[in-house]
Amino acid sequence: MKPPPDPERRRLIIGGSGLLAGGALAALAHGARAEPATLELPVANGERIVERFPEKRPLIVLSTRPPQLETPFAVFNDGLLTPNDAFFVRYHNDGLPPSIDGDRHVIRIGGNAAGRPFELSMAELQGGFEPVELVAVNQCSGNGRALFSPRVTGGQLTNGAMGNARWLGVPLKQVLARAAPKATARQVTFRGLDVALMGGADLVKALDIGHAMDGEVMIAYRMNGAELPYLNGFPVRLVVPGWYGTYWVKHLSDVEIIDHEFEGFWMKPAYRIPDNDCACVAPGTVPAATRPIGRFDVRSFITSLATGQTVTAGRRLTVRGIAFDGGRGIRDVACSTDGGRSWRPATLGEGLGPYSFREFTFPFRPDRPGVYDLRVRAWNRAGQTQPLEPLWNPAGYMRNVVERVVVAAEPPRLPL
Ligand SMILES: Nc1nc2c(c(=O)[nH]1)N[C@H]1C(S)=C(S)[C@@H](COP(=O)(O)O)O[C@H]1N2
Ligand SMILES: [Mo]
Repeated sequence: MKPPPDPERRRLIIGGSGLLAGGALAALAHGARAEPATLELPVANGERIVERFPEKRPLIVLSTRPPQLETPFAVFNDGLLTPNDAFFVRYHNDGLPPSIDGDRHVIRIGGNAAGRPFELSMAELQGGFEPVELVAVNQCSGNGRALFSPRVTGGQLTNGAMGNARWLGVPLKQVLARAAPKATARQVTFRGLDVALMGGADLVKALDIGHAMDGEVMIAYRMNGAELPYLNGFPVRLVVPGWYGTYWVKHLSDVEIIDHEFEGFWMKPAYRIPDNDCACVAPGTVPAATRPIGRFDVRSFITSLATGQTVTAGRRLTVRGIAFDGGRGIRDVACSTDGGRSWRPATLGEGLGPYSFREFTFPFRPDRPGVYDLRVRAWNRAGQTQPLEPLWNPAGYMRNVVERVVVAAEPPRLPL
């Protein structure tokens, strides 16, 4: 069984009584309702509640039923790996199982193009295959959606719907091979234990058979050296390196090898991008044709400074940040401290493989008091980079504009 640290709280939150936020319920249980902690994000209507959910530190709440939690951005400056208790949470539907027994859980592998359907227990998964380990970023398609202009509907995320973890699991390829895919196999679909209680469609996602068999897509059962937190997919989830989080199906329970293209709601019409080179359209318009969302584009962020912070004029500091892409690997990061008028190279730090966040640093010495507009821009090994002006699409996916951090340099305080 997955017993998060405080079973009492967990029963209240995930159990039949509904998904209310932990602190609020705890307060109700004691007959008092404490004011929830809030935080102001740098967007219009940016006030958010900050709450603790099971196995999580206080995170930014987008919704409680189902839980959708954003990572406070400062966490990304603490290290290259995102701690499990700070990792963002995204669900589409509210029918989360009240508890999950990790020892009894099985993954059913079948479909009309599976020659030998079978059921895989967690003991067999962990004992019957050669495990692999991979550091990879999981990022929601809508990461940064609240920063779109004009605004778009959907979860109003700033840039905390991403995280980098070390995943341990089994290559999906090996599991699928045991089911003897037929020559007619075209796609593989994935479903988890959560269901749509209030109408709508259960989350089912599909990958082309070639992608599913590429040896990198993984069924993961450990995250940063520990069991997956319930809210990140206990006991097993799909890891699709370099691809948007929508494919990383949590609580994986059903895998089907099929002989056709799957067109369930979460593949069509949901999670589609304009079918052109920029995956963009003129703001406020709709695309003529769409395709399913796929790989991450290139992104980079300053993590050691935030807009509104003050620094000391005349004092040199080292600015730190992270960059990543869909798996080609980061080749260069450039930085500007004058709003993009001039650029110079940043220094790349250690990487944890092509799917990981890559650290970079650069020195910054604000000569005079005043306002400094800092920007960073990354390139991957394929030469892809970030646009200087934001691209737009109606669903608010794939934001990757060169972000800015604006700080004020103040005169040094004179010793008294
Ligand atoms: N079972 C299940 N898996 C899911 C989803 C879901 O709603 N149910 N949402 C997907 C989406 S859109 C994202 S962005 C990632 C988020 O992973 P996380 O919640 O572990 O951060 O999970 C994916 N896997
Ligand atoms: Mo997502």
